Amino acid sequence: MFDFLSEKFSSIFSRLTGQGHFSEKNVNETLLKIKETLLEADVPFQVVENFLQEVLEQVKGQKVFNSLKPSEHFIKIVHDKLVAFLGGTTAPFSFQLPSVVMVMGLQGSGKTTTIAKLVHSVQQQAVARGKKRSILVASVDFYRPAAIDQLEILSKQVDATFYRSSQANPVQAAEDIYRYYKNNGFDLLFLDTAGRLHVDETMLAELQKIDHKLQPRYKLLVLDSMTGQESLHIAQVFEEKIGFNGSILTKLDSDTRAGAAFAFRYTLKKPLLYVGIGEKIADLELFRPDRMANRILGMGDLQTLLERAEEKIKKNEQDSLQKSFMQGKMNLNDFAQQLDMMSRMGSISQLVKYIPGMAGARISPEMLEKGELEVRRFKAIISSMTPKERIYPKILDASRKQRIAKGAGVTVSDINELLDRLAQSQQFVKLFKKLGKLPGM
Ligand SMILES: Nc1nc2c(ncn2[C@@H]2O[C@H](COP(=O)(O)OP(=O)(O)OP(=O)(O)O)[C@@H](O)[C@H]2O)c(=O)[nH]1
Ligand SMILES: [Mg+2]
Repeated sequence: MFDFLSEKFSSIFSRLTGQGHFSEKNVNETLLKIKETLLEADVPFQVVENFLQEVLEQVKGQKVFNSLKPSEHFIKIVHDKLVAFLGGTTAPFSFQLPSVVMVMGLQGSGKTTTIAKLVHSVQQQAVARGKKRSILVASVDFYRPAAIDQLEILSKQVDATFYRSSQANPVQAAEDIYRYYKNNGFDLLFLDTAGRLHVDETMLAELQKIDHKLQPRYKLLVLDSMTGQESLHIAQVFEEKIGFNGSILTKLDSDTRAGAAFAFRYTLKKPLLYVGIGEKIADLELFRPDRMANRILGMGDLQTLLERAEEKIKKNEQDSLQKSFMQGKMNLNDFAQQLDMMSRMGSISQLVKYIPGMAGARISPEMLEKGELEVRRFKAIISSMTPKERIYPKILDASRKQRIAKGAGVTVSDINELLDRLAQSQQFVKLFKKLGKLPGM
């Protein structure tokens, strides 16, 4: 997700942080590169212009060139603007109970799948607090015969009750479903609605009627990120005719460049609540602007990584890893542990972008095998080292490197690559910490 942007941004910024000197010329060059990147990522032109304008105003207003670390100060400004454009720092979203949630969107955008994912996510949060929710799912999609069956099948994979109305008319069915929800005292009703290939009047009129009758507390718009800038237009029409509280952007795991997501909040002033990152029930994430900005800038997203890891990784392992990350003291033991965690948690391509300093290391499907190979190589290298070398890799001299290379069946340049990766990770964490400590921020 946002792979394209994070790849570009981390390369732009890693060049900047290497420079001691930072001038107005650097700013202009960097802004130009950012502009190219955003346009290439399919961010609408006007949004790009506004973004750069706001960054430039802050650079001037905050006297960046007089500050102690101008390049880091500059990155901090870009970071904060990114957070603002992605939606600002808000409390993570959760559903108030009881509520009716009407899920809308074009055909194939992912409404039905997303409902199952939402049920799963709500139940998981409840379980974490020792509870369980009673959730009803139902559909008023009478246009595609298999649509309601699909919801029924999915409801069995998650902890939800499925109800099929015998009414043939969508509006009457919605009322019937609502009565069932009320009479049985459910905590939540997720109402799946029909989608059309394009926004059309009949579809909107039907949704308007259902909206009017049921007055759902939540109206969620599901948007397919692969539709690109067109999704902004779709959202505008829905907003005009029906209104919605927030949106869910699906298929961010596809090779979309996510420009529309970047522009979404800024253009529509509506929150992006969740993102879909795969076809499976668990492939839904809360959208967190601050974390997303870190990820885009190649600063990684430690928090999300740790949350994902929670179920699979023992707590004490996590604590020690988080501690060494935060202290900027990561050594090769931590690195090996991290590699271990990754292999326990799933695919490298999904995880690598959460790790500070590794966002630039894009792993495409073709490169996946190469990536797995690299992990095995790194592990072999680390296990050929002495405990002291793992903590202080700086003590490795040429002859030790040669011995280790021989022992691990790799080359000396493989070892140097591993050390570079470690240094890169440490650098980003340190930079990140410093940014938080700049005076007056
Ligand atoms: N890769 C990926 N696929 C997704 C995601 N969300 C949904 N899909 C897939 O997109 C396709 C359409 O999803 P549905 O949930 O049936 O979409 P819908 O909006 O209910 O479609 P209609 O009911 O026909 O209007 C399915 O094949 C889903 O598996 C996602 O986040 N990532
Ligand atoms: Mg559907």
